[in-house]
Amino acid sequence: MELSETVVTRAITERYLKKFLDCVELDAAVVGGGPAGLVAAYFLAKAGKKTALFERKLSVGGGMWGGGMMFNEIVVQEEGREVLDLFGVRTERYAPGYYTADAVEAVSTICSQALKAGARVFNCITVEDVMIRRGVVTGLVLNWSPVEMAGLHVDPMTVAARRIIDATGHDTEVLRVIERKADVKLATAGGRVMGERSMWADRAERMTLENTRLICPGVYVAGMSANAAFGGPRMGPVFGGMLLSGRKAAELILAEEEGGAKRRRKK
Ligand code: 48F
Repeated sequence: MELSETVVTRAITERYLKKFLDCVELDAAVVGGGPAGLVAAYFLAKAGKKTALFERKLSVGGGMWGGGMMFNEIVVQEEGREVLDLFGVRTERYAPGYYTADAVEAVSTICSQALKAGARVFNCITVEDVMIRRGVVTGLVLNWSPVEMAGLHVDPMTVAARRIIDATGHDTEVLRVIERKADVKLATAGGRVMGERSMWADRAERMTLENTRLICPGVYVAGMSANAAFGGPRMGPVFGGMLLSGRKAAELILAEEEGGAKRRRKK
């Protein structure tokens, strides 16, 4: 059989549009495909929620690929290792309470599991704004990252999502836009993004998990974004907190959904 280039064009276009159209109304939208976002997407999809993850760059993985200073190994603690075990990422004990994993294996495996669980990943898409109805964030405003990079004047399009996770890392991009444009207060001291502080790994790991929470109606914050929102320090190439934070954000959403379903059943 001779390959037809135009069939290839049709196949890609039709399949992509089908995938995208299926995600125009979502149970959960994850912004940012770093470790926190990927783990959150995995647990939400696995629980049967219609989940899509939007990532600005060509590749997901965020800051995980490069380990520490491009030495592509990551460090996790005991609890983080348990999450890597669950995904089937191999770890090696380095010292009591310290484990290492190959950064490339970690990113590729977690991403693969998220997709196989049913999460849809849209790379090369930047979330540039949100939709708000009566004080609740109800969706995302999307554009192609190359449009943003080239500074082209092209209007964006939108998807609706009942729950959103800001997993955009150090820049807290979704929260920044809410802070700048909307009359919605964030659940931080002063109702604004407090900004990330200098390195303190142990404290940062604890704070990442504590600060993974609902930050305003419709929006949860996870990973490094949670630290930056609540003025927590950075932690460098320790990734346990990121993995646990992604899982916690998913669990909070699932608990909220379950609570809502119970209330509806009672009525
Ligand atoms: O930065 P990132 O890896 O965030 P994370 O999951 O993990 C942080 C660690 O990598 C590391 C650390 C601790 O171990 O300090 O930095 O919290 O991934 C964030 C992803 O979000 C994407 C960005 O390209 C990156 O891949 N992103 C950021 N803003 C947007 C976005 C946006 N507006 N739209 C779409 N994607």
